[in-house]
Amino acid sequence: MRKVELYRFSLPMEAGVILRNQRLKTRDGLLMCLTQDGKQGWGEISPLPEFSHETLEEAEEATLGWLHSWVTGDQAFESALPSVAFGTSCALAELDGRLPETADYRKAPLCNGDPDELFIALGAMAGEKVAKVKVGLYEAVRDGMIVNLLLEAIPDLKLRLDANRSWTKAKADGFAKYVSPEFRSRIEFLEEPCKTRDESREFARETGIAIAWDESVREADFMVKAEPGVAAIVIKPTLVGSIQRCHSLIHQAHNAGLNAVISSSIETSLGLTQLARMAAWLTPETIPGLDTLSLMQAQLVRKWPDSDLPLVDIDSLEVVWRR
Ligand code: OSB
Ligand code: MG
Repeated sequence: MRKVELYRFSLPMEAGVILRNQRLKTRDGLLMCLTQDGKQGWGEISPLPEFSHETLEEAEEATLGWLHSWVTGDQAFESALPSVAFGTSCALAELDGRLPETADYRKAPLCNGDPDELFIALGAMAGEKVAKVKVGLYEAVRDGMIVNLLLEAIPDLKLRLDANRSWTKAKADGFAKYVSPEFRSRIEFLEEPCKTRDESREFARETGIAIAWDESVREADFMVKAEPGVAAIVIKPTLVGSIQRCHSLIHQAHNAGLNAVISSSIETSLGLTQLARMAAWLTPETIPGLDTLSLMQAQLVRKWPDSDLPLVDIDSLEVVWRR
């Protein structure tokens, strides 16, 4: 006997979370629960505004279609919508015991340009010190100076940087000029420095600063391959698709000698803990990019260890469909 429940949630965000051109006031999405033979599997489906191509309404319609097939015992095909494919694959994997419980709760602390905050976060960090700094929000020269200052002040620190394609080649070069050559190898990678992939490749070759692909991974013509100066690919499952699809990309990356970094698309604590389990399973050597829970004002159903945010439980959510 199969049973399904689909819930809708809307969690308040911290003030001032901006995604590209839009302020994100609430994080909205769907939670599904599959039950079979006394076992349960949960999945979160939350398309990210400004990043996902599908809207929440489209995701809901596709999810309802999928759930209907599954609960009636028909073959439920993987959805073409990445957020739906991710959530349904998590629920099925939990049900079948294919998503291991062990999780990698380490996270690379995320810094939006205020080095003082990062000093505090890093002071509390045990083991390998890796932080992620968003660059490209202010002057490129300022970014270069901050990166240099951090690497100089904390000798065992490694940095991941993310420019989200915001620089022209000239601006990217302006950034690099302020990072001392002896520190450049401690930049694990800089995600998508330039507007085009070719400019980013050229930047990596000329500066010796390794780069990583993030936006590119989700473009139709992207192929995982070893290239000079490319260190990693970033995988955001809500934007990429099912666990199987992510697994295949990670496999291709590792075969090509690249790192794969499982990262957040600002999922709730439920989705984030599943990403931490995927990371422990599929990328055990790599700290995942999951430091986004503190952008929210609440957790959902499952707790992230060490978070003091209040927990919203399932009974307070609106039921969309139940069968
Ligand atoms: O710019 O990589 C981004 C989260 C949602 C949307 C876009 C991005 C992110 C993150 C996640 O940066 C955190 C991380 O990758 O460490
Ligand atoms: Mg990025």
